[in-house]
Amino acid sequence: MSIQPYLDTYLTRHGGSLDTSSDRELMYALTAAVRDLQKPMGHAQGKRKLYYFSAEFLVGRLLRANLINLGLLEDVEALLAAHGRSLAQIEDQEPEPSLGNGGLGRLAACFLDSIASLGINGDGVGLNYHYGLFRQRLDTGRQTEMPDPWIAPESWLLDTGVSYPVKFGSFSLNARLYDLEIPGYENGICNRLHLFDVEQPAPPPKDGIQFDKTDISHHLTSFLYPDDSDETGRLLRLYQQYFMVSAGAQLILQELEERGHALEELDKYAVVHINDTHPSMVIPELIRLLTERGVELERAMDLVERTCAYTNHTILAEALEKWPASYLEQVTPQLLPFIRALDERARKRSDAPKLAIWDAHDVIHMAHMDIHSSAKVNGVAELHTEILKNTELHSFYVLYPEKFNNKTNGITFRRWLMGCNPALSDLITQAIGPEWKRDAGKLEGLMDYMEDSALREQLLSVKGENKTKLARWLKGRGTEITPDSILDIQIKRLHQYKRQQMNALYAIWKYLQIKEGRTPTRPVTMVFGAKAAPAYTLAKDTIHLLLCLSRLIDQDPQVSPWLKLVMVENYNVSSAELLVPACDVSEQISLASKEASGTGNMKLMANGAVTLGTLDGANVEISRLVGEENIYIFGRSADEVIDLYQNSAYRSSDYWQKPEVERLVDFIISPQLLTMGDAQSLSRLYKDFISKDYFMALLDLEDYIAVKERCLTDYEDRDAWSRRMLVNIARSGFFSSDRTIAEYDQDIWHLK
Ligand code: 26V
Repeated sequence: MSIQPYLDTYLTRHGGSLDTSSDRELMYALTAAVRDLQKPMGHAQGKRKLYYFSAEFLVGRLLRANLINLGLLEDVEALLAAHGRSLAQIEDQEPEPSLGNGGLGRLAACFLDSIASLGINGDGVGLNYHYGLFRQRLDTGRQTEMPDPWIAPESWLLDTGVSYPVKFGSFSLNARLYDLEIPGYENGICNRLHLFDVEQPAPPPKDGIQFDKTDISHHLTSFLYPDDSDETGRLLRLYQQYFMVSAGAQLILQELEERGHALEELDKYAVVHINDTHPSMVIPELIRLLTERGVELERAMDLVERTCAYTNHTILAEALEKWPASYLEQVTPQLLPFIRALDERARKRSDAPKLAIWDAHDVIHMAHMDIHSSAKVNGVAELHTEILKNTELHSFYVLYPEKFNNKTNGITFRRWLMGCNPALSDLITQAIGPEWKRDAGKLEGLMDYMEDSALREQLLSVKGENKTKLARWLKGRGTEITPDSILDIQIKRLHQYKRQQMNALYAIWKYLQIKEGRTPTRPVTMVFGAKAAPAYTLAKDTIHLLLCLSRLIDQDPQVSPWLKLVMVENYNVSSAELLVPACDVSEQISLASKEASGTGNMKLMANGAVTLGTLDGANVEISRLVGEENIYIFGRSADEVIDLYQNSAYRSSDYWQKPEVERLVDFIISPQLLTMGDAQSLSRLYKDFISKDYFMALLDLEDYIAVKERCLTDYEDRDAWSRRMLVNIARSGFFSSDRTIAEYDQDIWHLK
């Protein structure tokens, strides 16, 4: 397969050439050429077909990823180089589709890559948000939100011309189907991500991300998670969800009939995967459509239960969706009789009120509906699944022990190692050959090179190159870092449970240490990348604190040679692809029991970063795989934390009273910081620390500082550190999403 003829055709048609066209024109040309190459490729086949429903698919830029999977990356790089052009510069022009928020959406994207690469018959189903989550700006010392448009005339989206009618309470809309093609890795297969859209999308709002939330027909697909602080916003989210699942359910039944199967055979030929609760209404919608077409109600409910599977991604109460029945009455009244029927059916299995789908207060619990009406339910890492079974969903587990199973998350090594870290990939291939590219488990072979000091030296120098590359990129955005410093990185959504605020207290501690003359052996660069939900005040206050600290440090000539704090603006997949390969220390410091899995932890590990973390989420598996000498673990265990919550036994003031802790917390409202920032914001954070601290940052703070200091000291023994890096890379293969997807197929989907 050669891309050249397709590229030439496009360039000639547009009067350009590899020598004269701009980077942006070449990006369009390459996009069009890849699309043309993908057009004739076949979809994966199989008796049963998977429909993976998700509100988010954080796919990232597609040019490099698709070239890798088509086996064309090296050819294209060589072709461009022959004309003095570089793919890195060209792809910098590619807008990143902003179709997700964090781990949940990125996981769905990694899964699609693995599904296609394993030749599994499955497509994604989601929404085509025009302005994404939002584009983050930090130039005012706090976060502001702007639309993040990504759809260009020459984009990856294919207009299928197909649409499905979706009926709401008081009006109807057509859901127009656009597709993103998802090629498998060097297997000639191309699956699809189906993205539904309104027919007349609104132009970008003028006032940040504010728009008329009652104008559903134009704005339904404007933003992911529109502000839900008022009722119109909450209703809009419900409109989005129903739009996605109703169109998706119609597509499923249409494909079933086109393949010549009866509706009664739905479960034999289709699997519907429900990624978190946002697509839950697909359950009553499928039942509604089946009964409308003549299937008897009980039979339809049985069929749908055998067809659906549900993944839980969080135990945080605020993220477990529940909707007042009155909202559904307004948005989608036609579903209520079916939800009522599902509730009655569930009550026959158990009459415990806490298992109800439709509770006594007329609130509908989406996760409950999913569990009662799915064949399988899974958590996303061992500890998370155990907490679901033993605590959060215990009564459901007692009722349906056979439904529950664990599927530890994974990442695609094609994007997160081959794509973002070519230097490390080449080094690995030189050592163990290329088989790891098809089977990441083969990375284990690197363990044989533990005594090969030349290889470990190269590992260190590749890390150094990646740090220099990041430094160059940051410089282009106005920030200077020392590539020789230790790069300590925390990149993830901003949430109190993830405890960026605890990391901020470490920065204060370090600042004060340096002020007192205790300078470190080597400078430390602390990097943060995080978006806060627009209405999440304390998360925004934390960003403000980090920005204030950053300025305070920069302006202090005694401290700035030794410490740097960088907040990367608009953290997204593309910036992650620069940050991940450069990282030395991977911050995974959530309060134990709260992070369902984490997937950034896996990406950073695979790129030779060493984890500093709690025994939470998939850190537990990482720790077991690498052994305690190759990871820095601190903090209370999940069991201890769960006990503290159950007995309401945590008082942050008890910890604040310790002089060393008090000094750090009080610094937030010190004159130095108050001159940097907004008193209201800083004192709100301060008060939260001393009076609430719901996610117990102060509980683990001292242990965190001690272990982090040990980690930074250990970094100086470069030989020992390179061994840790090697073990982390070698043992990361378990976290390939190919392994995760193979397990889903074996235990849940049975597609082959
Ligand atoms: C829920 C909600 C609820 C209402 C409004 C906005 C909103 C946005 C996102 C969510 C989903 C939260 C669940 C989630 O993102 N979980 C993450 O899933 C990752 C993939 O399994 C996992 O690695 C992370 O630990 C987990 O936090």
